[in-house]
Amino acid sequence: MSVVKTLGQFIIEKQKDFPYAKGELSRLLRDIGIASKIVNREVNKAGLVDILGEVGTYNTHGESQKKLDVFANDQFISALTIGGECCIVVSEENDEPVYISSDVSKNARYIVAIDPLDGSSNIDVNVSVGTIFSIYRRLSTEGPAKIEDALQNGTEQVAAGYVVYGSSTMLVYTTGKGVNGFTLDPSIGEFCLSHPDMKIPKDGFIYSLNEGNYVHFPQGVKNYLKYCQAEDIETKRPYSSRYIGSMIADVHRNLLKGGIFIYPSTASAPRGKLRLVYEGNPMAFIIEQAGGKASNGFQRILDTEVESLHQRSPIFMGSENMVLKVEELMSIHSPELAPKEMM
Ligand code: P6P
Repeated sequence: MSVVKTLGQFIIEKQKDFPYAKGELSRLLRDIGIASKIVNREVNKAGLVDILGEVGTYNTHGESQKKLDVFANDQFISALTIGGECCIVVSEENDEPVYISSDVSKNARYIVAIDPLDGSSNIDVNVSVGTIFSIYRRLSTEGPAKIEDALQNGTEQVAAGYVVYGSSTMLVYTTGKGVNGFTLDPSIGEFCLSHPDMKIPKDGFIYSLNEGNYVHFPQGVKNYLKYCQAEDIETKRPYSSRYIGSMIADVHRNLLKGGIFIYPSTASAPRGKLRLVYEGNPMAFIIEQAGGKASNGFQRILDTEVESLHQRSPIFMGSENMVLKVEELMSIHSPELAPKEMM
């Protein structure tokens, strides 16, 4: 008889891995899990109720906010507020950090950075979307939490994860001791362990990037694209091109099957499109913990100096040997794009 292990049971079982945590991190992950189930319920019926379409407002990046973006953001912020373990929420949907100072949060020790609904433009066409979260411990020790608590490099994350609302709803997370995946069983309303100790293959045969931007790609990326498309039986090329347009869905597929996801810098977006704090860093943490590699084309994403909440970063992440290959071509053909400290 297969024994179902729920997310809650798993978190408690793993709690002993955290000497300093007296259950706070477990409660934080629980709060995120609860909000994810509520968001999942709305995403799954988006076509039936008036929750599709635009709100008529715009986020910090000038992107039109969808009703579900705002709904999801509200759900996570309220779950984290009620849970009492979080003192700051950094969200893609909020220009400024949300400082939580309720009575239950006065001893809160954690910061949560979140993209509440990544890929939301795909909802209207029924394509997978997701939530990305990243968790840090507070650095300041007295008074209200400060902005510096939220501006920590990716290497300081204590946990990171994502929820993919797809053909099934999965929550995948790491606390630095490997990656585990949980599938939502709607009949019992629980995330159940379905993908223990997830590992990404060292070699992959899928590349994911928006080839419509080809003319704007750095030369190193253009050369890598040609490498992927060249015929070579020994290395099983040409690879397959798969691009969903939801980062979580593309990265999740590559995590399971092997592959590389690329969103590079372009002339008009010198740091790329995707955000470091609540997209690049959490997904990089997960991919590295699963045995993959996550780079900005030249160095670890996790080592990138975090200077502002909404800063962007070029993203090259997935199977280790695929990322190594594109880094080799970037250093040869686009050395001018290397971070200054590497010059
Ligand atoms: P493009 C979704 O809007 C998103 O932020 C990521 O989830 C996705 O990978 C990327 O943007 C898609 O961007 O420019 O290819 O449409």
